[in-house]
Amino acid sequence: MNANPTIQSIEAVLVDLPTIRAHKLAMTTMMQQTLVIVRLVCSDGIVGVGEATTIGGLAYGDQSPEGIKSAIDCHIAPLLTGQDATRVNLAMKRVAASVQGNSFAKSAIETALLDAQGLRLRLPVHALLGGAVRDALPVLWTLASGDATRDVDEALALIEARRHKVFKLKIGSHPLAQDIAHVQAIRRGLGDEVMLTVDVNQAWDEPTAVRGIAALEAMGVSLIEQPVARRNRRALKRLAARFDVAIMADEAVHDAVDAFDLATDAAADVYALKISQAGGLWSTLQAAAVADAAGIGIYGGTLLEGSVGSIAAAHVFAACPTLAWGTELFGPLLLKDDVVVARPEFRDFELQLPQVPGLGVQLDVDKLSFYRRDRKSHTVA
Ligand code: MUC
Ligand code: MG
Repeated sequence: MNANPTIQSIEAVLVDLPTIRAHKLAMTTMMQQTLVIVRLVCSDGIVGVGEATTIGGLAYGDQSPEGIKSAIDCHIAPLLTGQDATRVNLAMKRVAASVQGNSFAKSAIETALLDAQGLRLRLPVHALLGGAVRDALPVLWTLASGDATRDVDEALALIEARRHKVFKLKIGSHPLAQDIAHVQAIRRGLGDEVMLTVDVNQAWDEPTAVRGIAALEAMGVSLIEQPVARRNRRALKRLAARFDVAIMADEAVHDAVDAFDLATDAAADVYALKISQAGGLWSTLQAAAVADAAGIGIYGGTLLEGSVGSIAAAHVFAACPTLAWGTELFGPLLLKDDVVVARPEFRDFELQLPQVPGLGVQLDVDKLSFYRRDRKSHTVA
């Protein structure tokens, strides 16, 4: 008889949280963020938590918060209830056998299983992944208020507070000349010493990308993220070959298979890896291993998750042997509030990796009931 604890129940909760300011991306402007928080209760009384979060409903990708919850409630929870809670890989294999796609839901479930297992074994999640190579992660900040003067003030205050010293600018929603002028204004305001990157979020066609990247390269921008459509790998490859500035694949690289295909085509210099796009923590490490093998730089990406999802990703990126481009795990800082007891610690330009058992993030039950969508007694301001 298997005496291991089993999975008793899985709950997926939609949580709507206000952001500290409007966050403008090429495809949407965020005023709030919706998290899908997973609580996985085991027969030994241990509760693991996970999170899946995307940007702008279906504006960013093809999995919505409501769809993620439904995949968990209707398909994944019935598959896992009663299964061994300690055999995380076996549980995820069982899910993979019956659930196609749905990488976000899978990532949240795997996170909750690893959190529970870490709590059980009294080990941090990164130890379950082979151990941290670093105890803190460099984190950039995205300037995306839509107003260059406000962006410059925001960046200067963050440098002064020693919270961030690298900044990513979201462009692609305006005509090229306007976007370039916006980057130029921020470059002028911050000076040449501050490292700037841009994320186009697939907004350009190839001719626009050629003109845009040339201008940005001349301004000393360090990294150009996903300039063209996700599926236009040939254009990405031509751009990567044409320019010296590093070209990063984001929407185009989800998992190890994408990582392999893009590497075969020499289509990008850097990969932005995200646990929810990869389909979990282990899948992210697999994609990172492919990147390493191909000599491609790794960047710890975010979909602006709250504390649970961001810390899950932090455990992964802490365990990556190489992390040449740092991370953007600042999601919790973009939220006015969160559903955890203590929010992650950002200090000296880095996110500090929890060293306690499990993820090291504890749900705040009062905040969870306050912000959950199905108990809407509040208004998101
Ligand atoms: C993306 O495409 O990179 C990451 C930071 C940010 O501001 O937006 C996200 C999504
Ligand atoms: Mg991006």
